[in-house]
Amino acid sequence: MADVQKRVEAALERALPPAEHEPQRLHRAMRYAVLGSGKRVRPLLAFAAGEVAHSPFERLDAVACAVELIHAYSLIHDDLPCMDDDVLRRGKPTVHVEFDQATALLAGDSLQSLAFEVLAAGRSAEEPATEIEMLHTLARASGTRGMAGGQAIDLAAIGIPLTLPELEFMHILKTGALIRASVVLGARCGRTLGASEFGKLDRYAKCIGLAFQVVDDILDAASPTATLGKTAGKDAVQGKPTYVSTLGLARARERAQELRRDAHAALESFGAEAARLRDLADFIVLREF
Ligand code: GRG
Repeated sequence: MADVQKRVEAALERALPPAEHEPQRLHRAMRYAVLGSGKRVRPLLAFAAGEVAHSPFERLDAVACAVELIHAYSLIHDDLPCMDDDVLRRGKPTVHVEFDQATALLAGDSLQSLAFEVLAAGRSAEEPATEIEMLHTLARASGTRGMAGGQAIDLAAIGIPLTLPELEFMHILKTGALIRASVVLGARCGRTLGASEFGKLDRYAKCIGLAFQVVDDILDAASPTATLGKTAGKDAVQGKPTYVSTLGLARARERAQELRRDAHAALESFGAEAARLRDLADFIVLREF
């Protein structure tokens, strides 16, 4: 993990505009949001899926940067006063607090564009048709049928109790879509996988995407701000429907373990090449921040 995190940090550093280039304030805000922290779960998943498909590292660099840039943009926008209104992210002041709201909005916009620029710039797959499909995958995962759509449902659900299927639908889009895309894109960089192999990876990705959110809800309810690096306990204060509010803490913990088992089961027919994906499923469920 540490090796990939270091590699991705260097690739992000290269991809981001230099702070001393105009418009300096915007570039500084982008770099502030992206560099130096974050677990890099989505890049780690892309690299781990890449191992299954023997994807070359240089291609994985581009995919890893693209998914992390989309993720960083979503965090900046999510923290804005018009959305989650938060002042702390990754253990430091949020971008609109450190800079200002207009800069934060533009930094998010620019990171989103940069993600597609990075993915489109290099050879991310053997076949041009696969490269176009990969751009499509990232666009779809980020838009109304993915992250932004999930966020819209989330904002509309404040104060409204959701059923478990409604909650899961929201999170499959909001958090799950980009996590799923990270696995799919990492796998697409390498040899062409058969439909059955690809289907299994996709099933794994769906399970851990959901597990990630279940654990996020548990941590929000049960961990202190200092450990999380973001304001703890906000979901309950804001009246947000979560796995904890819907299922209770104990059942939410069981659901996370259930999804971890399903994720492992999806990888059953793979050998050692999927070891890192298995480890990441464990990391996602057992993490404490
Ligand atoms: C603004 C279009 C738009 C979407 C925002 C993903 C999202 C949608 C908002 C983030 C809010 C949030 C805290 C969601 C819970 C799951 C999540 C994405 C947590 C943060 O991801 P980590 O834990 O963060 O991977 P680090 O800092 O480690 O990268």
